[in-house]
Amino acid sequence: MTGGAELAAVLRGIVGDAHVLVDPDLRAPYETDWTRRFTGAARCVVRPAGTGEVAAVLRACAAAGVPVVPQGGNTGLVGGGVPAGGEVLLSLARLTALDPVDAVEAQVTAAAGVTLERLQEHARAAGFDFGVDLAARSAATVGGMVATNAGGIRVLRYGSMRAQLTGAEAVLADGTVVSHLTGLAKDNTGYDLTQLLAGSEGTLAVLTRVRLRLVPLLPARAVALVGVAGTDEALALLGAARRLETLAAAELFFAGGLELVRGYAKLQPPFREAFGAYVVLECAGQADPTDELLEALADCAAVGDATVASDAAGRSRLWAYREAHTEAVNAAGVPVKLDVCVPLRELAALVAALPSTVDKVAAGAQTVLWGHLNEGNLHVNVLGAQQQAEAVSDAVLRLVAEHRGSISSEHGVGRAKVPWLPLSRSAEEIAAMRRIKSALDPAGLLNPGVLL
Ligand code: 2HG
Ligand code: ZN
Repeated sequence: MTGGAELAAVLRGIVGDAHVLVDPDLRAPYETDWTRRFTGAARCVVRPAGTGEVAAVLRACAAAGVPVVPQGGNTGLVGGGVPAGGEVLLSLARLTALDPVDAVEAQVTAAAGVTLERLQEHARAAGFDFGVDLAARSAATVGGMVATNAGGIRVLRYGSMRAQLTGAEAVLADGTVVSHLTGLAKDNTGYDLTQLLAGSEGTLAVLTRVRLRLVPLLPARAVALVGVAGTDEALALLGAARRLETLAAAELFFAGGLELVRGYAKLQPPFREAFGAYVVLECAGQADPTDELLEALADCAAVGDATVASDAAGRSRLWAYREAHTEAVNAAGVPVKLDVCVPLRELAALVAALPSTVDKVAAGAQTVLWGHLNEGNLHVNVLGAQQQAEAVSDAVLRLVAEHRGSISSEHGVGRAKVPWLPLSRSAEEIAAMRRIKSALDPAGLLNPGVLL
C-alpha cells in the first residue's frame, strides 16, 4: 500500500496539482451529501478531465490498493457517492463533453459529468427531448443517473434511465477502458455490459461516457393539480388518466406534505377546500392536450377539485407543490429518508399503515409521503426520528416487503439500505451479484460498502 502523500503525488502527475484536493476545506463539499445524512473523510478528491485520466487514476489507486468512490453531481439520496472514510473520491464533474445531437439516430453521446439540465437544453435546441426528468436536474449528472438508474417524473411514459441507455464507456477498477458507444438498435453480440452498469451504483466500473436515446419534443403541455379524498381516489383518477395517450406524468402527495411545502415555498392553498391527497397530472403532445385532460377530469367521480394550466408559468406554479417536497422536508430537519414501491393494489393499504408503523418506533415523529403514483413509488420521509433512524427504516421496509414491494424504488441501495437488501432480493440473487462484482473488481476497490 502506498502512503497517502505518495498516492496524491502520483495523482497530481495525472490530473495536475489543482485537481487533487487534500485540504479539508476544499474536500468538504464532496464529503457530505446535500441532505447532511452521509459524511466521511476522503484521502483526497481527484478531478480528472477525461476517460484517459480516469483510467490512469484507477490504475494508480489499484496499484496502491486504495478504494475509490465515484461521484457525479452529489445529488444521491442513499450515501452511494460519498466516502465512508479513507477512499479516494473520484469526481466526474469535469467530464463535460457533449457531442452534437445525432438527429438521424435520435441519440446523443454525453460525458458522465454533463448535467441533466444541460442535456435537456441541448436536446431541445435540436428539436428533441430527453425521456428522464427529475427535480435535481440542475446538478444531477448523466453518469450518476445511469449508475443509479434514476427514475423521476416521466418513467410512466419513457421508463427509467436504463431505458434511455444505448451504449456506455466505462473504466474498470484496474484501469481497463470498456467502450461500446455505437448505440445500435439491434445488437445481439453477447452480454449487455452497458445495461449491467445501469443501477450498479459505481461498484462495477466508473462510467465516463454514455450514449442516450432522445424522444420527440412535445411542445404542447397541460398540467392539472387535482384534490382527491385519499389514495383510493388517486388510483381511480390514475386509471382514468391512463386512457389518455398524452399522459406524461402522474404524481401524488398528501395534506401533510402540502402544508410543509406551502410554509417553505410561501405558496397559496391550491383550493378553497382541503383534501386528503393531491395528484399532479401532466399531458403532453404535438397538439394542445388541455381539452382532453379537462374532459377526463370532468368524467372522473374521484375528482374533488382541480386546477389546470397550459402556459409555462402556470404549469410550473402547479408543479411547485410537488417538486418542492424534498427541499421543504430538508429545511424542516434531517429526515429519515426511504424510497419504496409496492404493487398499485397494495398502495392504499401501505399509505394507511405507514404513520402508525412509524409511530410505534418513533412516537411523535412526522411521516411525510409523496411520490410517483403510476409506479406505486412512495418517498417516505420521517422528521423528528434521527435517533431512531435504524428502527424506523427497519419497520417501514419490513412493512413494504409484507406488501410485496421493493425497499428501493428509484434511489438505489447505496450505503443506507445495504442491511435490508435481503428483503427485496433472494440469497441466490445476492450471491450471483457478488460473483459479478468479484469478476470485475476482484480487489473490491470500487465503492466498497455500497450496494453489497
Ligand atoms: C422525488 O421524487 C425525488 O421528489 C426525491 O425522488 C425524493 O426527497 C425524496 O425523498
Ligand atoms: Zn422520486
